[in-house]
Amino acid sequence: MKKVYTCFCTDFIHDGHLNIIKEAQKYGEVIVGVLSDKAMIRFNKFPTISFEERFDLVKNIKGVSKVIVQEDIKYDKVVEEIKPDYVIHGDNWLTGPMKTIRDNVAELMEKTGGQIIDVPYTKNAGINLLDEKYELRRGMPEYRRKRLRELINLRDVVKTIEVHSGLTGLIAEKTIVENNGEIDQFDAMWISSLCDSTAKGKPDIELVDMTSRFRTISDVMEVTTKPIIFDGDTGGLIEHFVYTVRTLERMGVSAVIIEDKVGLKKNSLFGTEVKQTQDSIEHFCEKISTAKKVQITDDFMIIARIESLILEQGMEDALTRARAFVKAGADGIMIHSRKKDPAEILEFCDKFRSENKTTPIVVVPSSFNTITEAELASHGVNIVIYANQLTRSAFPAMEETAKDILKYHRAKEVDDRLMPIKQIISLIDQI
Ligand code: SPV
Ligand code: MG
Repeated sequence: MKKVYTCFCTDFIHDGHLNIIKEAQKYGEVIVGVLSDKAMIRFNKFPTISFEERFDLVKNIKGVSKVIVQEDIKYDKVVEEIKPDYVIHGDNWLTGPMKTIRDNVAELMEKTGGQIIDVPYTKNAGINLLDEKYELRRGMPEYRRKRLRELINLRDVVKTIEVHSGLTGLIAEKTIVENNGEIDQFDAMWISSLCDSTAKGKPDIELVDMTSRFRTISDVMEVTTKPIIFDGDTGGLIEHFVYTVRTLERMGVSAVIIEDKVGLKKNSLFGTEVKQTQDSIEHFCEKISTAKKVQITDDFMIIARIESLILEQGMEDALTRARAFVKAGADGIMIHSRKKDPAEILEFCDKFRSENKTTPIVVVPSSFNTITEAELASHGVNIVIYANQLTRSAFPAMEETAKDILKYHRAKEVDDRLMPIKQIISLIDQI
């Protein structure tokens, strides 16, 4: 009997899946691969049920003779193992980023003499509703909040991009690229104090109040499902910070990062050019431990950001603080630098990792931007935040457009570089 293979990457079974199985049965014995969690998140289909539950869902479908785990989005290992005569899949992989997977399978089938069967993708109102329901479920606080901790375990490095509005949230949520046969996308979002303030035309000095910052989070949450890391600046007074933590946690934010500074906060990238005061270790530890006590869930993370390198206080000071902040209950350490050379960041990571193997390390490579994610990960970094690049790319583009409209007294000259109206309308989901 011929072998027919298909791979499922889903939290629920709908008519479309059943149709694939029905079609597959016409060709032979049906073997279904269930994509591992690690691979599934590459599609932004972050599972809302366990792998075992997803496995059982498939096992219980009538007509499926065998279920296996598919560890990777590429089919090489599976094809080598089971040598299917046919690989069957919905024809939605003929275009878009998923085409790279079909190309991979086509190459393998060419070698083995197997064949691909593209089944017309089933679409109906019932499936659309289910899809939408599961998509929205991922954005619910109880799913979204814990996702950052899950990602830290599943990803070599959690790629995080700055967002400050619904629109930038959509870019973080939906941008997916195919590169060298791999599919890639951002894992999480950073609500930067710098960019949230800049979008409002305000300086980054804790002037934009928490009510407004929460509004930004809410705008982003309305249209996304990915986890959020909130830039909490200094956290303010301990008596205030406990309320901030409660609110963030209730909203479904995954983590807050607070920096060990006091008084009028200035952006770290000014370094010692402006007056900035570092908090005492004792006081900052008290802020962390008090906030950890008010936290309700085990999911939420309070990450301590160390400004010793920014304020030129030396490596030893940074490490002493890291030890103390972890002891006070910090769930992660962010180490920051404004040097172009990543050497001091790497030195900190290596030294910290030599004594602490597990506490997540966060870095923001705005100045030391030549280093790759893989290099950072090899020094023990868990989360990389691209903290301001969306804002910095949008601003010059908008300014150029404004200048040219003034120059030409019409908009024709700028039109070629604008996103077509049709495309911008379709960016936004319609209910
Ligand atoms: C932010 O994005 O607001 C940050 C990172 O805090 S930095 O601007 O580098 O200080
Ligand atoms: Mg900030």
